[in-house]
Amino acid sequence: MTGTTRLLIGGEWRDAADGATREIRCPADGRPVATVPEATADDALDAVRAARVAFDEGPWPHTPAPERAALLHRLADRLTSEKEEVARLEALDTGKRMVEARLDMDDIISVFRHYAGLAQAEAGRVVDAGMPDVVSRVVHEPVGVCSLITPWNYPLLQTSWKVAPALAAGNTFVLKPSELTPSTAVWLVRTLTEEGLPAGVANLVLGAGDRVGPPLTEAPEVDLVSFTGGLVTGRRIMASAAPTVKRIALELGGKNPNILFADADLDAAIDLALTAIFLDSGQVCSAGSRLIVEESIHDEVVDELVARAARIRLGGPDDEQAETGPLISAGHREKVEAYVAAGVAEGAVLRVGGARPEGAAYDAGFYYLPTILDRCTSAMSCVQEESFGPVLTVETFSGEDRDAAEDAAVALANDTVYGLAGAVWTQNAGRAERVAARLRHGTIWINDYHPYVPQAEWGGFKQSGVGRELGLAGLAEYRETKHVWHNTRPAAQHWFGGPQDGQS
Ligand code: TXE
Repeated sequence: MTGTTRLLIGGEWRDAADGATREIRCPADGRPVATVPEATADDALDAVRAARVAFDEGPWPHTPAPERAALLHRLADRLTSEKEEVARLEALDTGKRMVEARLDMDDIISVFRHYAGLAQAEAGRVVDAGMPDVVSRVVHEPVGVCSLITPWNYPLLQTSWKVAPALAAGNTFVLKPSELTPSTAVWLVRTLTEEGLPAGVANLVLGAGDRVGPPLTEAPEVDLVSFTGGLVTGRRIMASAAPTVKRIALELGGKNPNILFADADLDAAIDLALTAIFLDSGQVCSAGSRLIVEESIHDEVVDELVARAARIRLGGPDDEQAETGPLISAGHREKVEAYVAAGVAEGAVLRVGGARPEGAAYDAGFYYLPTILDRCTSAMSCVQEESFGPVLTVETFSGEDRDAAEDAAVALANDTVYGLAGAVWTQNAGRAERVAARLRHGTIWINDYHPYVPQAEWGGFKQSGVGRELGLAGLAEYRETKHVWHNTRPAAQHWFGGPQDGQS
């Protein structure tokens, strides 16, 4: 193990307290990628305390905003110059194709630049107190110690959405990446340190969530928990942060509806429906996993989707022809298989996929074929719960007139506890706007699927989340807002306890 694949606690690279380690293997082919420490709960607590000391006693919370911004720009510069190397770390940990990993790096660079800009924007404002001797102002301050807990599907991108605003606002943090994909988190904290971030501001804990998670979400020294991951873990984290009333931000995925009206541009709609669900083998929080299609075009649309899904080529990081990659782990593939089996048992029609691909090239990886389950209903578990795999469910709607069709589509699309994202396809601009306005999801694409920009906000309605990421709100999550009232001419008021009768 090299000195830089350890835990980073209070500026020191350390092994786990009990010396435990974990082997990271590439999900595409099982090749060994790294051996990393598996932290104990005590290590996690040490990291929290180091972040606390750095916040309470260190220079970072008081570092001028231009310097904080400059550091974020330097990080973006380093990622630009080391893009190929970092993309490879990410591709080997996740099994995703290099071409995708490179695109992720471009996104991450723009996230760091976005927050570098925000670090210096809106320092505060003066409020007119209506009194000549009072200066009244609203200022922003960092929240404090942040526990940043990230998943395995977009490891460094999800991490950048948390680390960049946390640093921009002047916080200190403990980062815990998914135990399955630690490599780029190691690169990130190492690079931040090399670029001059003071010791203790960035701390890194590697290990299983149920072991190192509780200290990060319960410790009174932690002020904010930001988590992206599954709904079940999110609920647990919310409960464990409650006794100390921490700030909390959660992004918990979605069951995202992709609505196709019969008047859509079907060439584009069908093509993007494939991207919506099969990008990164469906391991995307905003994946368009529920196709909700008008009954009159059902056969045409689904036949075409099935034919094209059957042709999708699977492969690992270095397969230039591959269109999508493996699932993250054996356990995750079993979960996806269970959802497909349950769907079929509940009456869904398996049109394509529903199995592991055959061939020696796939034997050592966790591949699963692009799958379409037709004739689904919203009562089915495969429609209601995240399989987080390459599984598209198809539901249909119809209506006697324009309004009835829209009502039916919207009712299906909103019939979920989630509310992260969704899309509507129609060439009728009025219909597009009407439907978009009624969808209870945090991001709506009209005649498109998946693009995002850091300047816009990201976050879920309903059980998809708490708080927002990106945009201006993304920084607000990491700042406390303080009103400072400065009376420049203090004077006694004599409202209470003045001279008693007979004493004057
Ligand atoms: O996620 P977990 P898992 C969904 C997806 C997937 C399911 C489970 O449906 O099938 O979640 O995946 C850490 N305290 N998403 O098990 O458990 C864990 O170590 C503190 C959607 O991988 O949510 C990891 O760092 N932390 C999602 C992180 O939480 C804990 C992306 C995510 O793990 C913890 C990934 C605890 N008690 C999965 N338990 C999205 N929103 O995009 C675990 N962790």
